[in-house]
Amino acid sequence: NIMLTWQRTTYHFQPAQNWMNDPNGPLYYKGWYHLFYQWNPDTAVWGNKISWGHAVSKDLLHWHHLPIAMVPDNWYDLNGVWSGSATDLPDGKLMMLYTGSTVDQSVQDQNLADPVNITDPLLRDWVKTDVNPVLYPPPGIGAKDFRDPTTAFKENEVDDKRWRAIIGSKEKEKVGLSVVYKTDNFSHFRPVPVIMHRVPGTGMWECVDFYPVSTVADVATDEGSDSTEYSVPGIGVKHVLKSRLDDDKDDYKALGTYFAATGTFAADDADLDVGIGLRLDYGKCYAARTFYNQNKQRRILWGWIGETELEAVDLMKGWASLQAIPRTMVFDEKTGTNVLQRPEEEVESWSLFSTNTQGVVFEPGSVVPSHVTGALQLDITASFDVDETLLEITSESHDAGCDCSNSGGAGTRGSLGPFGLLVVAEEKLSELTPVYLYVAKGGEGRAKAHLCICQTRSSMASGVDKEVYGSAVPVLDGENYSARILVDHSIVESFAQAGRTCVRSRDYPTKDTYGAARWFFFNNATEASVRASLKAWQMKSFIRPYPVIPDQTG
Ligand code: DQQ
Repeated sequence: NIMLTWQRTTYHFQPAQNWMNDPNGPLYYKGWYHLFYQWNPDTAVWGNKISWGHAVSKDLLHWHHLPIAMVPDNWYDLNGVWSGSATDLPDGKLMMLYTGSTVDQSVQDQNLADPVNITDPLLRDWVKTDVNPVLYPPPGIGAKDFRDPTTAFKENEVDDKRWRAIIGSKEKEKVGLSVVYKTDNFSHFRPVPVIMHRVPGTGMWECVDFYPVSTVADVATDEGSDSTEYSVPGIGVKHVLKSRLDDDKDDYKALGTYFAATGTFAADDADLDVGIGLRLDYGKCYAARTFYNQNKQRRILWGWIGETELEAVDLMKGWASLQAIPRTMVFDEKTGTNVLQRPEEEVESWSLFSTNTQGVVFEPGSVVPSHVTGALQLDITASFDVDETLLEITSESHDAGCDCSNSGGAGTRGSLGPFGLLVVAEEKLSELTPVYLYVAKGGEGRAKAHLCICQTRSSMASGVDKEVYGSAVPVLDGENYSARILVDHSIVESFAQAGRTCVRSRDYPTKDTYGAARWFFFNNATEASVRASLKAWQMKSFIRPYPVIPDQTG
């Protein structure tokens, strides 16, 4: 067991023990960030006692673990207090809307809970309302296909009393759906007869998320100060609809327009619709959910990252899963077709010291070590220049349908790549995890880039994932190739081109896990040199020792 303790992270959120999955009801309240999460109080695997764990932080980094917020204790949720969300009402009230799984038949119903004491900034006690359950699966919807309500949003700008919440579902023939309910008192909900959005072939939608993004740079925020006025379409506002597909387990986002008059959503581009277009992340990151931080005026995303080693190992180490570093969601003005995901700005204050490399040229085939040892907690920003005139002379085209997963990984050489970093690497490179950009000749002879993480050599252990994760990254004229890479023991998070494409992996090396781990720069191109500028921050340890419950509020 001791051998596995190094896998625990130091600046990613995780409870002290047991199984965790979806982030639930995140909010910012009276100066505290609150994170609730699906938690199994009994063991390190998912089960039917799923409850809501609860932790608070002033800075998204130092977390105080609080008593469980909700456990399965009523017939309507005795099989599990499943995912849900918080709504911050204008009258100062807070409300949790969550899915219960019923005692006998595991029917998915929706329920409400209120804080017992609204003046307690830590919101330590929650009470389920006596009107529960407030919603059952409607006719035509399966009893087990109705879950994970969103934060409620105002139906229109003028009427404070009319609210809507979205629930994920599916119709026959694998049609994924978001269905909407309205309420004016939060005890009685009525269905909105028009389906908000449906996408054939996508199957059951879980953990739907819906929010506006500002498309105008000088508009600081598109949301009201109370974080709820986001149903208002207009100039300078687009909407994001996100869902986790139960069938393939991945989170997909779509950018589009919300039509308040009809209560419907349309993706800007039908090929980039929910479940068929852009994934939130091309590695491991699921069941994400956002909240609006009124204080900083930004929308922040939490996402669950599971383990990719054997369940028996999870049981041995006594815990499973992390939450990804919270990310700010910002409209990508440059492409106009994406939402950028940036590690929350506060991450920058979590570092100790940095090492810099400015404009160093790395020859084809080079592997160059950094001087840093104990490289298990890093935040690296890197930008790369590649001589693209080579594209004109090289005869190769590696891009014929190439994506990271079928590329052969970081060992497959092309004339312009791959290049990037080897992280959680053993000194002699017996174990290493390449995080890299792969630049190939795409259509019309132009460069086409992918961001990938290759796990084929990341661990000598058996029973761990050995995938090559990743996807294409649009790199626009005038942009350098750029990447941000966070390493925290058993997790690697990568963001290319300011978060246009993100890839995350869990990696479990067996050697040098306690201090000797290194990182290296590598350029595995056969022809192109790469000029790189890197800044590598060594990150502080925050999560250990396990925080205690603060003894005073405020
Ligand atoms: N798991 C939860 C559900 C959700 C699914 C139960 C996704 O509410 O739909 O733990 O992880």
